[in-house]
Amino acid sequence: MRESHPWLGSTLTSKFSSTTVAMQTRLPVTRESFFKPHGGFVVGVKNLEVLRDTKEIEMTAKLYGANVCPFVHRTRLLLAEKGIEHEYVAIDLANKPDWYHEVLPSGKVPLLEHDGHRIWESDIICEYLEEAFDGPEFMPRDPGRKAEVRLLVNWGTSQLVPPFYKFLANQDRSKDGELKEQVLKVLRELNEKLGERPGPYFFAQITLADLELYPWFERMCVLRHYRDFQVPEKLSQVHAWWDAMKSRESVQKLKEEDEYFIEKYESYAVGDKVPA
Ligand SMILES: N[C@@H](CCC(=O)N[C@@H](CS)C(=O)NCC(=O)O)C(=O)O
Repeated sequence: MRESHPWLGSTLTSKFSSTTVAMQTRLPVTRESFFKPHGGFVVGVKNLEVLRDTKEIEMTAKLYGANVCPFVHRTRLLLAEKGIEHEYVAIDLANKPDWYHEVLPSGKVPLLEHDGHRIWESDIICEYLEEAFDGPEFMPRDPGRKAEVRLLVNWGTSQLVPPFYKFLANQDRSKDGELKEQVLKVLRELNEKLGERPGPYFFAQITLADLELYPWFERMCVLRHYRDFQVPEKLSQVHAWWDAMKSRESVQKLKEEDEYFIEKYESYAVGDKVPA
């Protein structure tokens, strides 16, 4: 139940950004908002509209990213799905500007700035966006189900991603068969996991797990081009899931052409660059 309190004033200034999240806020403090983990008040697209109108607060999310990066892709899919207004700062990873290391010493993307927070690691950014913004939900509320989604995200990141890059970056052709088998093994497991579910997604409805795994499927064209690898047709659950994902507006809106990835991943495929 919401309790009404008088409007309280506070001043929060981001110490991070030149385009400061300058917040001279006069926001209603509610019981619900007090317990919000991100610092005190309910932030949502709806709220932002109201607040911007009043010129009392400016706190548009800002994402630093590069379109080539699957980890960035994850976060952009979620931003699009939730309809979160944001600024996108494209970082050229091949010629990274010096100032970006001042923003984030590791120099990695994605990085999110919002509400005085600076957040990196794509899975953490996704969870933050999910909790801090209104809009459609991509995380079940039940703690057990939430854990299942997290386990799947973690599984994808630890099991699918490394064999994908190893296969692509391998320069010893005699090892291609073995590395291809490692990718296939994970895809077969994925097929089984999807087979246990009623719909095309991993759970009853689309979750962060689907959005966070999808980017590597858009990049499968790279394995096809450089390693003559295709996701076997018989992995029908994977294909059904992939088709369902491809039909989503967010995926279509952010889609890059195969040629884009083929060019961008060439340095890995020919051994000029080693995946981090
Ligand atoms: N674990 C990080 C990985 C981020 C990452 O590896 N980003 C790469 C691009 S895909 C990057 O920024 N590379 C630039 C560099 O290492 O200098 C996440 O999930 O966000």
